[in-house]
Amino acid sequence: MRRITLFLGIMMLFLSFACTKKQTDKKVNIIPAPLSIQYQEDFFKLTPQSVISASPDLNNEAILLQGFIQSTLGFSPQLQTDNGNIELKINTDLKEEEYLLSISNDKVSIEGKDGRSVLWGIQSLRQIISKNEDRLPCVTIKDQPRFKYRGMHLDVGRHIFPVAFIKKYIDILSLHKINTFHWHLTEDQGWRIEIKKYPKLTEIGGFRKGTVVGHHGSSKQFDGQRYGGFYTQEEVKEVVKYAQERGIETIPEIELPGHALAALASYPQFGCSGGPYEVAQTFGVFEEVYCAGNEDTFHFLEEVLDEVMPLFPSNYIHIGGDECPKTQWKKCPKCQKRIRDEKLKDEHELQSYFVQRIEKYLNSKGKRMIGWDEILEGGLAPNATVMSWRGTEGGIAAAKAHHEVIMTPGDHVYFDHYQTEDISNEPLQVGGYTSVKEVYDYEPLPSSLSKEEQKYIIGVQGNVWTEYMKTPEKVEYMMVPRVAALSEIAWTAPDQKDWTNFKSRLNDIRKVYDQMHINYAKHLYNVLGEVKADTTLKALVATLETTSDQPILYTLDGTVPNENSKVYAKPIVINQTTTLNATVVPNTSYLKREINFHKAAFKPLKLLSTTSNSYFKYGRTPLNDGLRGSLIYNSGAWVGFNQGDFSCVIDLEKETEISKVEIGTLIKMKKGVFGPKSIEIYISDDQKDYQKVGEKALPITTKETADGISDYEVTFDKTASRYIKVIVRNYGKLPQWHNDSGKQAYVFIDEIIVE
Ligand code: TNX
Repeated sequence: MRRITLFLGIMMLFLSFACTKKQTDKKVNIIPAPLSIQYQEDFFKLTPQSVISASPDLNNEAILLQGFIQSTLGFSPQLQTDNGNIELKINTDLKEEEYLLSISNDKVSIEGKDGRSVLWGIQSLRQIISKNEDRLPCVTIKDQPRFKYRGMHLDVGRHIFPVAFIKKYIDILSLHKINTFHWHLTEDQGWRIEIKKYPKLTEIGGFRKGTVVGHHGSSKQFDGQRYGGFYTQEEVKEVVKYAQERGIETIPEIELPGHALAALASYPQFGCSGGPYEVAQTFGVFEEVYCAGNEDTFHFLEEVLDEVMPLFPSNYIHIGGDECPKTQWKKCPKCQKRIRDEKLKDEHELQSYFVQRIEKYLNSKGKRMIGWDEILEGGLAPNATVMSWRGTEGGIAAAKAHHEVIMTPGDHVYFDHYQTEDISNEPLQVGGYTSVKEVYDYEPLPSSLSKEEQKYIIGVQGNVWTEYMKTPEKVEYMMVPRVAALSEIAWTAPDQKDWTNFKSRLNDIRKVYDQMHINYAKHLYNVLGEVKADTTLKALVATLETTSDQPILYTLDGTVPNENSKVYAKPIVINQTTTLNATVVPNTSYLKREINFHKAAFKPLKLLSTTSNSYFKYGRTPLNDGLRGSLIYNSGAWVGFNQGDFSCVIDLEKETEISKVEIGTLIKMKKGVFGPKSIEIYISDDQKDYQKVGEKALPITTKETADGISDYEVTFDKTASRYIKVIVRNYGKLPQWHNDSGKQAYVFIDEIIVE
């Protein structure tokens, strides 16, 4: 008996080993991860003799599948209405967007409720083919999405892209089972959709005289080159149809009441001052907005919407609503009269009046309105859907008020942010830092909402603002592979989320990206890393990641890693001044981090002022961790202080010779981050009696000051001391000319370097 058990045990072990081996060999890798995959033995051979069969209502999907096979394997199976060995079928018992994909040794079948669901099955099959080529493993996949709204946005106002690229953009969305294309068509820098009744919108509003060179926060230089273009209504129809055929609904955005300079340049009578206005050449937020007191403005907007609505079969129209300064409305007699007549409290309620009036109009035409979360201010329009972009608070408030919400928080799904901490080799971006992992880690359902309230969160969207994306290649670089992470948080059930597994699938989908000639970002395919302080170890710990199955090679002496460099096996502990270089491709140095282990690094630091939590990302004090911050103000390297002056005491733990203290600061004007007024340095041996050793008055931030990093040094005669007190004087209240005038300015510090 015992022997039999032993024998059975060994057999089972053998069998399970054989199975796992087979399974890993012929694993299918799909992004976004499907709900369930069951593997069977055997495989299906895809050959030029394979035949796709589909009823006429699935002809479009059959042609797409044929094209995918052609671009992957170089042949195109024939199409028939029945009896094929690759069969596409309608199954009305299935749910919205659900599909079944089964591969047996003699047949591939995809079933869905309609063309779109079948197409999602085809997109999965296409990924299987691109990995496994003509030997498709036998599997049964049952799949359906988590959220009904899975969106990607594209701003064509700041830069316009050819129709051919808009189609490619749609192809990229469809590959990832993104079902909504949010087309941002009007901006301060350009009006991009033909409106026949108002031809000047594109004749004048479609073009600008030039574009700012460098970052708009710090540059006053322009290239002087006329730039622009627009989409004709025929082109719009073509795009909408193309998207529809790929499972995607297009939602247009016509911005109001702000971000409207291009429209005002064309028709100045709809602004408060009557103009003249000019299509914007730089970026940011402009005071010139539609006049809310003028009846003609509403008439104009209604007529514009009358032409827009029929072009887009979607139920939704996006009306913007974000970043609308109230400066002009405060001065405008017509706007003030409107406030009185409508018994509104202030200009915020006037904005709400504006938006609600437009909503009423859209509703009367059978359309629903979406707006950015500013539409909550001054009272939410009764039926509006809210896109929460300034964090998740707006979305939470709207869901609590039983409004539909789409989550698009800036910190997690803005693909115009940098994607690596080290930006020295990155092309210029608007700012911010959002790695692929940060996108992946985002959970769209806020835990502060009840189950009932969570139902109002209909989905999630990634945004692509194009201030610094002049070419299709740059858009691709910024969106891929972050869009893959987005697709997984939008589609895949949360209990299936697994970063390590996602990375291995990301490696496989790369084949499709290559076939599609996408200029995707390669950081994670090479090395992506983060260096963090470990206060227990009193050192920095570098964690490196790759999707590659090749080893990560690194050096700590500043040289470029080659074949003989150390192989990364576990997080690297660093406790001296060092440059870390790492790569999977020898002789290229992709990841580079500089660590300055100065005299105060990791010494006990006592904050005497309070920090603002929102700028204190990792819950540590990065003020003396040897790491410098970059222009990415919210990466966690910078600490923000807006409650009076900053001060702290550093304990060097023993008497130490010092002669210099250097403070790293950041200016980020729009966010209220101003340069400090002055710095004072004190020393002490007992933490009671302090002696001032140095002081420096700093240039006061003005309207003309450029954004950026400034290091301020205070030097003094060489002296020995144990305690150092640092005081950095805050700018104080934000001046009149600032948007948040009256609020406390922030001072941002990344490091206090003591030498
Ligand atoms: C804010 S997000 C904006 C856009 C900018 C973007 C840059 C939103 C509703 N408004 O106009 O392009 O920041 O990240």
